Amino acid sequence: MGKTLAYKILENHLISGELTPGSEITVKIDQTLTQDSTGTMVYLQLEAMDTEKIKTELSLAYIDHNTLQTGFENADDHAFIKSVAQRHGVIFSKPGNGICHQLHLENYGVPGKTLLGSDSHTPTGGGLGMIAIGAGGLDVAVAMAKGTYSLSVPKVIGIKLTGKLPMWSSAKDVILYVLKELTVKGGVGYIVEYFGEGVKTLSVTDRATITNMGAELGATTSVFPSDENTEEYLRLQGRAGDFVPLAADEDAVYDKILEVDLSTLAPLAAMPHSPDNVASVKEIGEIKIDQVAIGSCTNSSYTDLMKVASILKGNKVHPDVSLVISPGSSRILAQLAKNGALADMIASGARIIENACGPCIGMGQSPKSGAVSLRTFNRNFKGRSGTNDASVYLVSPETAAISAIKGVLTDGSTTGLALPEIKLCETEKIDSFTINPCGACKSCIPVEMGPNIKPFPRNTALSDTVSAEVTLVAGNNITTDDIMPSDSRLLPFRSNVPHLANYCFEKIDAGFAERCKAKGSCAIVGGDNYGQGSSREHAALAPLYLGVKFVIAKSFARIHRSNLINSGIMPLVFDDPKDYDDIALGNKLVIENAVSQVSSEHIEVKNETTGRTYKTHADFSELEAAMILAGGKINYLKQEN
Ligand code: MIC
Ligand code: SF4
Repeated sequence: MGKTLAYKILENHLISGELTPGSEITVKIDQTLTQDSTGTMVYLQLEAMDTEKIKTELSLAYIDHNTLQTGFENADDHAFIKSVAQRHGVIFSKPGNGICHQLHLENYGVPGKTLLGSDSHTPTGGGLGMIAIGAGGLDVAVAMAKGTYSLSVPKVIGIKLTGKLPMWSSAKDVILYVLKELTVKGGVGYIVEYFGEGVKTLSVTDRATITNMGAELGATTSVFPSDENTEEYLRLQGRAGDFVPLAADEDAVYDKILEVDLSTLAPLAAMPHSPDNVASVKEIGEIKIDQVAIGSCTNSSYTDLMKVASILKGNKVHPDVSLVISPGSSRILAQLAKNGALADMIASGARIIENACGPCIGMGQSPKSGAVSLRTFNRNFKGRSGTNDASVYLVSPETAAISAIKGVLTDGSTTGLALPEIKLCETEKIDSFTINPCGACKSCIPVEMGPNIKPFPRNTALSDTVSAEVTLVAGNNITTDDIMPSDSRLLPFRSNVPHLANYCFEKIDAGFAERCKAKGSCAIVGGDNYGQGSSREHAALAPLYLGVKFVIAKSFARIHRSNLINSGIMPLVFDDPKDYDDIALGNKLVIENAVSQVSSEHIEVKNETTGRTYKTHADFSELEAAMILAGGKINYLKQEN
């Protein structure tokens, strides 16, 4: 039986376990990446683990999320990350260099390698044929310390691409189409692997857009073969030597197959407030728009921005529209400056903002009240832009640029305009933005710790009787942005969980934090796909700080489930989803014999208020059960040593 590419790469990195769906394996991690908003926790945890030298081939600490530095907090966080990076042999990428995923693709990604990143869009590296997985910060810290990562083996969905995209359709439309078909939970428990003759019509940057947004499917990761396009991309980045050809076997067997004929794809948009709420631009119609934002790790590559520049050239941004553009990296910005494309953008009335995440994570450029904002980003969750009543549509760079000129949502294919073919070009790496480890010993370099950096909360070993009051009953598809909002107001406090915790679930139920503090021991009840979206472990650490002992939901998103376990909080799944309807705010729930139940097939939860008992399951692996018993991953690791 032929092998998928995903399994071939996993097999090459297998340290222990069996490569069959559902079983737990440990794989070697070659590379890690962190960014600043999850990074402070990662490096606090790395320090807490007392590691002498990291075990990965290459580890990077990028600063890209919070670069505004409105107060001392960000600058302190950056200095802290830089100091720990130096102590442990991690390359530090300064603010201004660009967005972690774009930079990693350009400078460090290698086909066939494994990458673990403390950001959910780490799968961007799959565009280069890597197995690149997003994880919570603690998992990344452990990967640096031990060089390994444990996961439950995912199944593989094969996406067979045929045909070639029409002129105004692009990679973004491919992934929006896949999201429409599979939904935001359709990828949970799967790796998404692309194959078929359509693959060769997509450049590495196109592929990276697609694998990037595979995160929105809930997938473990997404991967493309490494072929002549990969070779060309690496050569143009000055890294021809990193090329390795890779593909699935001809007769590879996938657990599921979705066929996509690229030639049939029209420009699409994800409508408010979910990336899978997809319709064609034509169907949505010419709605009036107020803002257009182009950039983010999904669509800020050189080719994307050259397409945008060619559409804007000689035109004017509509008077009622604010157009902002954030290039993915300093290297891209420098190239756009050299070839004149930057001047074309500026002349059209575009505002050029820093090479960083920026508006994608609500760091500025929040739209006006009730605005319609078109964004080339990957998430349009309610309120993520910083404006709760804004309507955010996710579109391709082509659709964004033409709409910015017209002032209404526009399907470029109806304009009669022809788009020039944009080719990848050689660009120069800008070394002045990176700092390599100085090679001095760990004890020679002090940790630089500002006053906003507080120790992270630690759980205690599981007690045999866990009693908790329900402090929130939440609906389906709760995002980690809902659990622990992030915007220009809160992002500076990512290293201060006690402060952040006050805002936990703020947008859904402003009384949550106070209620938890008053009760002391709490439980959350959730619907399907609880914890989708960002990898931020703050969505587990803040509840931990507030006394949350367990979450019972209809199902969980992968990274958040792991973050809860790492924090010693039990993620329990209703055996019968109808039990969800039985539980109300304020109910008292009890788990008796918790210590023995953790390792059993079912965990019984008694509702003392209604008198009913619910059967739940957690499907903990041996390692996960041990972490829950110890009160989280750090406690478990300390016990081990
Ligand atoms: C996001 O896009 O939501 C983020 C901000 O990049 C997060 C990480 C974070 O919350 O710091 C992610 O995708 O993991
Ligand atoms: Fe940054 Fe947005 Fe990408 Fe997250 S999704 S890494 S916030 S650009």
